[in-house]
Amino acid sequence: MEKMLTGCAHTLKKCRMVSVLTGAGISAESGISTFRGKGGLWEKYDPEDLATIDGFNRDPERFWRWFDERRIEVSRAEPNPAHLALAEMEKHFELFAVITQNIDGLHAAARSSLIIELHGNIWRVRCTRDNELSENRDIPLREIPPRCYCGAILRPDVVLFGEPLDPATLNRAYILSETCNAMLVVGTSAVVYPAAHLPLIAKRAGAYIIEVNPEVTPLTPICDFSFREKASVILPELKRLLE
Ligand code: BJW
Repeated sequence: MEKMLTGCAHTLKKCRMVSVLTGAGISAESGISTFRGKGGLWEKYDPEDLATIDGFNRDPERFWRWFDERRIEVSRAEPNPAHLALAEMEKHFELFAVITQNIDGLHAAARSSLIIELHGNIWRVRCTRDNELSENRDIPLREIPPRCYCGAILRPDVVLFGEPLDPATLNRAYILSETCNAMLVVGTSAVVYPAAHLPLIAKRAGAYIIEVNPEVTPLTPICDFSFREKASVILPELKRLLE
């Protein structure tokens, strides 16, 4: 492991532009549940039922009860050493972008400078009548489902299955994937598209792909470095070796 870490740091030192794709695994050690796998959210809930726009429309109250639990969990979470290491690593590169599938806001709390939130943010809500955006940090929610001042039901400003990602946000992620010299892929099962496509774009454009995940993923075969370890173990070590 030590030898692979040194080799990886050596490779990163040659890079000017680095992009990072993160998923639920990077926040697992902050106490936030992942989606898939052992102990994941989908063991308890059916994603077809809940994390889809049809699920929301069918029963907004049920959806919001589930989402309120998640907001409570996220409100208690702090960035862990993996988020902090990424924020500190950025000073070594001309461009260092964190593209995250997470909605928990922990990269911002760790003070990363350039963050692309592909799937939205847990604290933003959107009016289902006129799409007006606002922030709602009530823990727990005062009413379920929460309502806009106009009376319409609010929805979270997150991307549910079957919904398109914001085109401008996705476009920035594509550009950062096409132009980076290396992409770190941290804590994602890499099965949800279009996010899972980004490392493939980076690889095709000639970037090094570095994966940090205790489990093998569909991306593992294309990786130049693949660390079968927790993010909070590997990222602080990589950061140290870049100093
Ligand atoms: C650790 C660790 C530690 C643990 N350290 N690691 C192409 C092919 C096939 C299907 C599709 C396709 N294109 C689109 C689709 C359909 C669909 C999709 O991808 N389905 C697949 C599941 C098959 N995609 C969509 O519907 C997307 N929309 C779309 O494409 O729209 C097109 C369209 C165009 C025009 C009109 C209409 C539509 C939208 C996807 C939205 C995903 N939404 C969610 C919920 C967000 C809100 C919320 O949080 O509630 O996003 S689902 C959920 O999965 C969430 C996550 O961001 C996402 C990814 O999960 P992630 O982060 O990878 O987490 P896990 O749990 O899967 O993995 C955790 C990993 O961490 C594991 O590997 C662990 O081993 C590891 N780990 N501890 C490091 N300490």
